[in-house]
Amino acid sequence: MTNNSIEDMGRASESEKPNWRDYLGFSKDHKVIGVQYMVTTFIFFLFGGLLAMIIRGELVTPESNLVDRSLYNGLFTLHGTVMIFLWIIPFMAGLANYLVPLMIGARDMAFPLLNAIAFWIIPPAGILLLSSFLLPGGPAQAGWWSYPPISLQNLSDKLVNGQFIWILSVILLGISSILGGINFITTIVWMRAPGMTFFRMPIFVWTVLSAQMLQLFCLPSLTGALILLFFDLSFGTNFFKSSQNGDPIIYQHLFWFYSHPAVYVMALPAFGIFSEILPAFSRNPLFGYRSVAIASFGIAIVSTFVWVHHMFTSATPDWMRILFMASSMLVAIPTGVKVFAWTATVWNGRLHLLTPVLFALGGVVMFIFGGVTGVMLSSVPFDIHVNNTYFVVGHFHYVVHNTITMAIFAAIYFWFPKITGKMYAEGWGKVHFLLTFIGANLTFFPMHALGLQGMLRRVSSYDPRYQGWNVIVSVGAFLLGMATLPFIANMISSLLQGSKASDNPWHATGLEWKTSSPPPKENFEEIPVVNEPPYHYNDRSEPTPEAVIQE
Ligand code: HEM
Ligand SMILES: [Cu+2]
Repeated sequence: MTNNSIEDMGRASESEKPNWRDYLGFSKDHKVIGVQYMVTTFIFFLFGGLLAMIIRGELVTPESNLVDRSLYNGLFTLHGTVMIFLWIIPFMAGLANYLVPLMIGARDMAFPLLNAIAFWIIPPAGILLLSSFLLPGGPAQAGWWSYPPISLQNLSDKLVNGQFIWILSVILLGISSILGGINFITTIVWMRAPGMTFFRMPIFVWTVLSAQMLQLFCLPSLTGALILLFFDLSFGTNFFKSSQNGDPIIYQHLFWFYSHPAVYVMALPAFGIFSEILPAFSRNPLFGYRSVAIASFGIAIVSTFVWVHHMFTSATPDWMRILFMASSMLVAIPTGVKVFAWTATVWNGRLHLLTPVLFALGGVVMFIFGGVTGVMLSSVPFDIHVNNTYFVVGHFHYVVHNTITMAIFAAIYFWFPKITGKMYAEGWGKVHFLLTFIGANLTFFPMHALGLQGMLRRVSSYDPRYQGWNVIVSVGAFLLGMATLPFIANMISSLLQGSKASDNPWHATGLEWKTSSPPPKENFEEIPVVNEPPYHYNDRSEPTPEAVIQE
């Protein structure tokens, strides 16, 4: 034990810090795995964005002329699937992987081997999914919902067809998520540093715990549905075939029992990100910390009994519609608590408008809008009116892109110095934010107008009277695509030649800032002891975050 005393294990020598090769190999360090997740899923995000741009290229003109209709179906199906199952959900798992052990003062996740396995399922599953573009009948065309009977049309009459590949990849990604869920919950419950009581945990950790409990509880329902769908598709069973006394509506129940909560598996960590960044850049404790923590759990619980709001037009009986309309509207309460807490935090503080907080504030503002249209949609009569129109597409993109993807960017900028030990270029960060904010609103706001006028979703041709708004939407989408270029350039050049970041460039509270940047192999020199609540930003004499940038 000469070289291996606890102290030496903490502050790693240079040779012990991961070098770039470790990121390409099988590592059991949660930090390496976290980065692997985030980089891999970002590459899938670029693919998903590329598909979206082809879709928007097609929709510039009313006629269907850029791609044929079946390819168009494949494009929106894979775009949606990639964005949900290969971008936001696994990105959040990667971010949580990196941060949770640091935030709770642990040396690693509870099951490091399981952690690595959960990650390594993702690249092959993703490549498998995208490779279905090369199959004879093309990729799946039934949308990311894959409702039967459309999903039961075998387009090539081969056993290996686009829908088969889709089911297989999504089941694999689900297995990865379940393994991750077990690991996160165990880690958070059992591996907190001394003194880190539940009510001293950062909100990000609370949101990860709530989100991962949802994953474990609800994912089996989707996996079950997909296995039955696969049997119907390939082996002639009749679970969902109404012509054979099967019930396609049961598929919808099983699907949405997971896929509604999945929205919160994505959104809760985004709320966690806002709750970390806004206090740090307002130099103010998070307003109503306990309520925000409890609201995370509240959101998770409410979201498990609202799934039927996706089925208001699926021959759902009236009593059920009313019940689920009411339960859906309930979620406005805990989310309202959060929005109120963020507003009050910023209101009372001195705000420093750097890139992470720009993305966070932008995300919160757009979430308010997405939340309002969400409550509108949960109202049965309104939903019947706009069902299957672009209003719905506009609404959910305000949530998944304008809120959650923006939160992801906020997180990347905020923790970039910690993860890489380098500072990013603030000017380019602001350019990225501005282009994203403008592009995102140009793209998704007019979709609401299109939907109210009656333009259907999932169509490659439309009535010429809708063209005006569609051109604006497409211009916005291309702008949004371009907005990622300054981001990528900034990340790469800052990584290679950015100025060195200190251990705590933002003067933030939170254990992750108490160790070096990047953290050593086992995270901490000594396991910290926690004796205060999080977000104790009261000392106004501390240097401000801006001081760091100007140095
Ligand atoms: C980056 C900019 C994005 C653009 C320009 C974009 C655009 C589009 C368009 C035009 C559609 C087709 C709508 C339809 O015909 O129903 C669509 C569908 C969809 N998008 Fe996006 N999107 C973007 C980002 C995202 C993100 C970040 C997510 C994250 C979850 C996402 C999830 C979906 C889903 C789930 C669908 C539905 C696919 C289906 O109907 O099966 N999108 N998107
Ligand atoms: Cu829902």
